[in-house]
Amino acid sequence: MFLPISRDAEFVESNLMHVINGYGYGNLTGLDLKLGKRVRWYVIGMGTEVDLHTPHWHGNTLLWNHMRTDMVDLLPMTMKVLDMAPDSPGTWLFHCHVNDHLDAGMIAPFTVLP
Ligand SMILES: [Cu+2]
Repeated sequence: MFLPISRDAEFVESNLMHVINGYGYGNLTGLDLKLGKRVRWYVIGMGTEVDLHTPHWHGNTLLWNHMRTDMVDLLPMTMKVLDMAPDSPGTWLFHCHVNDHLDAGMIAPFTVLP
């Protein structure tokens, strides 16, 4: 059986999902951090030339390349390593700042436990 391949760009885009560690729409669990305990985040971009990601953390900041930030840009097939010393307890959002990706599920919670 052959299924037709759609060349309708809008239809194709509507069927693309954007995820974090394979999970979308806030369903990724296990990102539990401890207040004051340093953690290292490895972020890796996958996809093609249209998949520029901008991972963004709410509530806490990170160090990348000697700079304090809460967001980095991530080209396809590249990675960045960031260090966080969580100083703000609670459950926070971690998501891509590209609106298409956010709308397509690229959002996850992370929790800083007291
Ligand atoms: Cu993205």
